Amino acid sequence: MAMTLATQPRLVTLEGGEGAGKSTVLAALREEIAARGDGLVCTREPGGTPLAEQIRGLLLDTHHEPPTADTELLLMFAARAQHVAETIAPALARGAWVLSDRFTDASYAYQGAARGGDVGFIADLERRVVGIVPGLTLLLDVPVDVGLQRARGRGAADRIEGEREDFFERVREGYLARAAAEPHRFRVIDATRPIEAVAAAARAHLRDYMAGLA
Ligand code: Z5A
Repeated sequence: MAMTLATQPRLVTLEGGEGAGKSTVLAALREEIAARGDGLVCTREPGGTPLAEQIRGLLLDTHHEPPTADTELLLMFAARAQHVAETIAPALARGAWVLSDRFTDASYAYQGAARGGDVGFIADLERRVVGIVPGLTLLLDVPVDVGLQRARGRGAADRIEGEREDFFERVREGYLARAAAEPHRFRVIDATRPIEAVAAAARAHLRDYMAGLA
């Protein structure tokens, strides 16, 4: 059980609210990292292992009774504990890069800022069951109304997507507050621009970050 947080330079995470464009940007970043030839694992949260993907199904399902805020938080961290142990840590140990669509910052934004969860408890869970922090986090920032309009164009909403607009306003504020508190790790990208421009900005930040590591 980890009790401290270790920054992992080869762990890169992508964060953002609804419809920020993470899926598209992920493909661009994947190309950028793959070109280095160091090995790359692309993954996502909640999910990233067979068991964690099952937990994702429980979390996003709209048919059973809604989880309490504590259940939601603990399931997110249960999935993450499995994800780190089975997917992320082994990849980093063999020198590969890991690109994750969301990671612990999402729990601070959704379960902390938006759901009103105890941030001290989240930090405790992060230290005890995660133990690692990304070297770089790209935050795609978009006003809530713009992001929701994009996301809702895609069809049926999952349980969390069905939240009200003020919930997503708090998610956005939570992310921006984390980015302001850790400027060395976060790069905030204006995701209101055309998707090609957003992907190009993300690539440029990643290249710049990698150059700084060399
Ligand atoms: N969650 C949590 O609560 N706590 C946690 O700890 C973790 C997660 C890890 C699942 O995550 C849910 O879990 C998520 C947070 C919560 N819930 N919500 N809501 P997810 O990442 O799998 O799901 P998501 O956030 O719903 O992803 P998303 O909406 O698919 O976001 P996206 O990947 O950023 O969007 P996209 O698919 O790239 O784009 C959406 C649409 O907009 C698509 O049609 C695009 O073509 C369009 N788009 C995107 N960018 C643009 C631009 N720039 N211009 C025009 N159109 C655009």
